[in-house]
Amino acid sequence: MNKILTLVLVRDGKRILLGMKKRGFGEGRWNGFGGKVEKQETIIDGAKRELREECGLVSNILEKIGLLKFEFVGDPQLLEVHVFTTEQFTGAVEESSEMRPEWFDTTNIPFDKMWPDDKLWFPLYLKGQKFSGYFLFQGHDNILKYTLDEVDDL
Ligand code: 8OG
Repeated sequence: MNKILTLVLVRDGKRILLGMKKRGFGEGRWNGFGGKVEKQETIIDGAKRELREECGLVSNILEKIGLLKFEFVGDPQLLEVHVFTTEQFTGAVEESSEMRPEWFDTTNIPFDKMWPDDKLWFPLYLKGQKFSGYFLFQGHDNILKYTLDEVDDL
């Protein structure tokens, strides 16, 4: 069975909030906020919960913008990441045990310290285009093959 994960990209005009992952999967990389969806919750509720837990912000208006599937050579489990964005949130940005948040200008996104697929799909996100992708990784740094499509519905 696929592992279902969420990823939330918070925007404030020309700025985007990213967090430096302090531990675990993706450690040392900037990313949006998210994680594993729990058994008893919906995907969108999981996305809201992880956003609050990891950076202190509360949002009730998440827009679904992407679906990304990841396979890692030697690992039978497929990751299915549901990607959301929001410009409407309350609360104060706070560092958590998992993430150190920081605002970045959308013209200055730190792709060299992010998952390598991000530089492929972020341009679609930034122009408001929904997307669906599949990436086959060898280790955490090399993409062996991928597909990435612009879509109208997810
Ligand atoms: O619970 P955990 O921190 O392990 O969740 C992993 C987070 O990382 C989750 O928000 C989904 C996200 N994620 C991946 N792969 C990739 C990727 O290739 N790029 C980005 N931007 N995020 C990813 O699991």
